[in-house]
Amino acid sequence: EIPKVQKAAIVTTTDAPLKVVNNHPVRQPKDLKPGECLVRLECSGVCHTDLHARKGDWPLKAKLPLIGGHEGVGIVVAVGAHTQDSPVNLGDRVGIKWLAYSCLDCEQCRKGIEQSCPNQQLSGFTTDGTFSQYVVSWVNHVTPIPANMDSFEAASILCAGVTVYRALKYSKAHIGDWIALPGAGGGLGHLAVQYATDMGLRVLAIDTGEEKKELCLKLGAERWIDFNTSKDLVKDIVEACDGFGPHAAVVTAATSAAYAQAIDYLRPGGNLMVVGLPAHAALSADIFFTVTKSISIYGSYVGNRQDAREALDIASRGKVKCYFVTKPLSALAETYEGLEKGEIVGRVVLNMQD
Ligand code: 8ID
Ligand code: ZN
Repeated sequence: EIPKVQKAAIVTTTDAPLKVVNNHPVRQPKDLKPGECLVRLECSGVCHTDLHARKGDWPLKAKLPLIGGHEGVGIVVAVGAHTQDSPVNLGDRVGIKWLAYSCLDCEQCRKGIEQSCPNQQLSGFTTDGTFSQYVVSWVNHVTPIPANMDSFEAASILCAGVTVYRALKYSKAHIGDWIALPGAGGGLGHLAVQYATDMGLRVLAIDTGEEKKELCLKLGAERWIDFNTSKDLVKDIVEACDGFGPHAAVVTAATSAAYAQAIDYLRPGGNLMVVGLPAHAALSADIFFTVTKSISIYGSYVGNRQDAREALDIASRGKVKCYFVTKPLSALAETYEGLEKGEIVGRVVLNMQD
């Protein structure tokens, strides 16, 4: 009962319009390699990373033609023959995250930074992703979805949620500390507001517009600054955090402007978590003040398999809830436009069977 063809959104070249087709071939169970599985997708979130991949604006280029998408949830409908010790079985509900495969045997994998495995496959980038009705992934990296969790609620935890969860976990911020979240009204940011609040952090949300402001404050932010209307961002941020600035910042904005002043507003001893990935951007930090303020700068890249489980577990217990609207796959192009203009509040989750 696995169809031969499916609906899929295909990027043929970075400047051609996105194509949604009904006749894209489905890899059949007999063609799966050991370790691979076929997942019938229910839904997929749309991450700003998918827009970067679509535009080809990063130093690393995606495969072409490309099916994007890396926040998918669906059911395992086939496992490749001769797969050994599969942690998932037919009928299991699983999530597809950005890291689709890692070797689990290199130094990085052994140390738990499998996201940086040199043998990795990335969903919707180096291998076709979740903007289709069926996706081929790897049994070792698909993530079990907690039984009590709705698939649409779970989808964006698989990238946006995991990413900010891990960045917060390694930010060294702890209960009672101030955390600044530039990008707070976006997909990653609005989940960061909630994970941070659940950690007992005091959240300063930074983004723009009335709708994002309302969302951030509703989700637990204690203070809000609109980066478009603030006349002196550094001063406003420092003052908002008891006059000393935030203990840490997790930057999830897709513009380098959001990074520019972090060294200036962070409290001495503060940590900058680098998460948002603006195109063609360099991080410029004043060396003198980085040293004399004892600032640490950390790159934080999605999360490993354990981070994914932890982020989902927290969400499944109702501590974090993705704020999203549901749309059909045909709305992907307009969703990209919305992300480009900064108009998407929270997330868009696509219904793959619609
Ligand atoms: O592993 C990682 N590091 C990782 C994982 C997933 C995504 C990194 N990302 C990257 C994406 O590739 C993208 O570059 O994080 C960035 C944000 O992804 P997103 O949350 O999916 O994007 P969004 O929903 O468009 O949210 C971005 C928000 O930033 C705000 C926008 O208004 C929007 O709400 N923003 C911008 I653009 N400039 C800002 C500024 N100067 C700003 N907020 C504060 N200050
Ligand atoms: Zn993503």
